[in-house]
This record gives sequence, C-alpha cells and structure tokens, in this order.
Amino acid sequence: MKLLVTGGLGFIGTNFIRYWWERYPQDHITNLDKITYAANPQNLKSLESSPNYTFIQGDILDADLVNKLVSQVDLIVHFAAESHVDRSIDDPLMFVKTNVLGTYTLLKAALINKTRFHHISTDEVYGTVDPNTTEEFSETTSFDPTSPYAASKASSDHFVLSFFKTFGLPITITNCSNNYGPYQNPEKLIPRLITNLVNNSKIPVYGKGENIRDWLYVTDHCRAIEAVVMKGIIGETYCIGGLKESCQNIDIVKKIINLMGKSEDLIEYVADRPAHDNYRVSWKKINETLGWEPKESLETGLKKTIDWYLANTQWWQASKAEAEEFYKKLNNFQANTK
Ligand code: NAD
Ligand code: TDX
Repeated sequence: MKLLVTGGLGFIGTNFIRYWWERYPQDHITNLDKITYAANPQNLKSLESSPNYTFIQGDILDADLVNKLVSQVDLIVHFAAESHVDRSIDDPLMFVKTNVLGTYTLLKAALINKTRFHHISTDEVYGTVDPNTTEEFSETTSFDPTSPYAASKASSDHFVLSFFKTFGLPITITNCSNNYGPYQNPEKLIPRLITNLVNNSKIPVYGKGENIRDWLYVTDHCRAIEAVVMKGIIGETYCIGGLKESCQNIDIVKKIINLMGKSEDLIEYVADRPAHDNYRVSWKKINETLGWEPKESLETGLKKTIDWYLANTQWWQASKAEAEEFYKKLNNFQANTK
C-alpha cells in the first residue's frame, strides 16, 4: 500500500509513521509536513535513506502539491493541524486556515483521485461532559465545540462527512481523547510538567486543577487508527479513549511529581483557561465492532514518557524555550484584556 501521511513530523504523526513502518515495511509512506513550530525535522531523519519513505516539506493548503501527492497513493491519513487550544485563543485564524481549508484542500484532491481518506479528529468537538456525572462522549453525542481549535476540528469533521454523504468519498473519522507519550511538544500539559520539573521550575495549573481529561498513550491511538483504516466501515466515525482512568489535572500533576521524586511545593495555581472543558470518552463502538481496546496503563505510560524526556533533553530544549515564550505572550495578552 502507498500512504500519504500529513503532519507526520508532529507528535502523533511521528509515532504513527514509526508504528506503521515497523509493521508494514513493504508499504511506502509519503510524509507531507509544513514544519511549523510544532514539528521536529529530526524525528524521522533515520527513515529518509529508505526508498519506502519520502518526506515532502509543504503546506496542505497548496492544492497543486496536494493533488500531485494524492494521485500517487492509495490512502491518506490526515494528522496535519494546528493542535493547541491555548494558541487557538491567541490566533484563531491559523486554525481556520489549516484545520478547515487545509482539510478541504485534501478532500478535494481525494475526490478527484477517489482516494480513501482517514481523518484524525478529537473528542473536543463534543464540548464538555459534566464532571460530576459518569457522562461520556460517544459517536452520537452532538457537536458543541467551545474553543476556536475545537470549532475548527468540528468544521473539518463536518466537511469530511459531507464528502462521504454528498460525493461518496470513502472516508472514516476517529475522535480521540488526550494523547501523551514521546515526541509531544512541551507546550502540552504532560511534557510541560516533565520539562519544568527537570529544571525545578514551577508547575502552572489552570484554575483549581479540577478539569478532567481521558488520557491515552499514543501507541494505543496508533493501534486504533490501524484498526479503523484496515477494518472500519466506510462513512463511520469511531471514538477512542483511555483505560477508564480519566482524572483531574491536579491528580496527573501530583502523579508526575511523585514519579520524578520532586516536591508538590512547585505547584502554582494560575488563571484558568477560558471556556475550560472536561472530557471523558466511550470507546464501546470500536471495541465491539473492531476489537480495539487501550492497553497501556497511566502508571506505565507515564513512566515510559518521563524516561523518554529525560533521555532526550536535546530534542525538547529549543521547542521548550519557544513554548514558554508563547505562554509569556499569552499571559501578558490575557492580563491586558481583563
Ligand atoms: P502537533 O501539533 O504535534 O503536530 C501537527 C503537525 O502538523 C506538525 O508537524 C506541523 O508541522 C504539521 N502542520 C501544521 N500545519 C500544517 C500545514 N498547513 N500543512 C502541513 N503540515 C502542517 O499535533 P498532534 O498532537 O500530533 O495532533 C495530530 C492530529 O491529531 C491533529 O489533527 C489533532 O487535532 C489530532 N488530535 C490530537 C490529540 C492530542 O492529544 N495531541 C488528541 C486527539 C486528536
Ligand atoms: O500548563 C498547563 N497547565 C494546565 O493546567 C497546560 C499546558 C494545560 N493545563 C490544563 C488544561 C487542560 O485541562 O491541562 C489540560 C490539558 O491541556 P493541554 O495539554 O493543552 O491539552 P488539551 O487542551 O486537553 O488538548 C489536547 O487534547 C485534545 C490536545 O492539545 C488537542 O490537540 C487534542 O485534540
């Protein structure tokens, strides 16, 4: 099979290409990535000497490039996106461009070439669960996005489904909960915590730390995408979530502090994120129809992740500095607009 993976130098895309590479060495992977701040060009350098891997630096909004690449493959796995909620509060337009128009550009090319299209989406399209109940998102939950990021992903999901309903494009969609693991940009909670703790820096916890997340180790997500790409029903959406260990942010913060042998005195409660959601996801459908279930526990997944960041300080140092610059700017902006 020939695959076009978009956003393959980002966090999940890198893990997915590595996962696929090990299992299907005969397949050819083309990785199209713009190399935004969120990408690290070193992630897959080791594959570049292989005839079965091609890296193209380019934008998913570039229709000519996208048409050419799509015409050469059997399957598109679409990860490329602006992915950070806090950045979508700072600059929503980038999210409209990449997540909505970029996805549309890929869909048009897929339609011309009748190419199978798998769209990677998020649980954030569903809005928020009430954390005081056992409510979970599922495939039938209505979309109710709150952040500009979630709104752009919801819009892209609607376009993907509309191309199936209107034009018969062979698509599938996965809506996944929070991923963690190696290669995640230190702007996101778990790597931000680990990399701050390495330096004994304060741990910024938004609000009271009571918001809940449904954590999934990134390899489990890759296995779920594989299941849907291989066995999923065309036109269907599949929700993906963790091992029913969903927890408040403050619990995950304390877990990581303990695993790294640091002090809880480093916790600093800071201003809350506007429209701060809570997430919990049911993965009943993908379990019952495709036999997928998450495997990695939070305990073992966090240990692996911490070990990876400790062993790869060079990998994250530049993006850490950039992320903390971004947060400084965002905090100033929020303080001045109060
Ligand atoms: P990321 O921010 O780490 O990586 C995004 C990648 O896309 C980067 O390599 C970037 O260079 C590339 N990219 C951005 N704009 C591009 C453009 N215009 N053209 C080509 N490439 C471009 O993101 P991630 O965390 O790996 O997320 C990947 C996908 O999974 C996204 O669609 C995201 O919405 C979705 N998702 C993420 C999570 C999570 O917890 N991280 C959970 C559910 C769904
Ligand atoms: O410094 C922090 N302190 C803090 O308390 C940061 C960066 C985050 N938080 C909180 C906000 C959230 O409740 O931690 C939680 C997780 O935050 P993020 O890592 O920013 O992730 P989230 O907003 O939940 O979104 C992630 O999961 C769903 C990904 O970034 C999205 O791309 C994905 O769709």
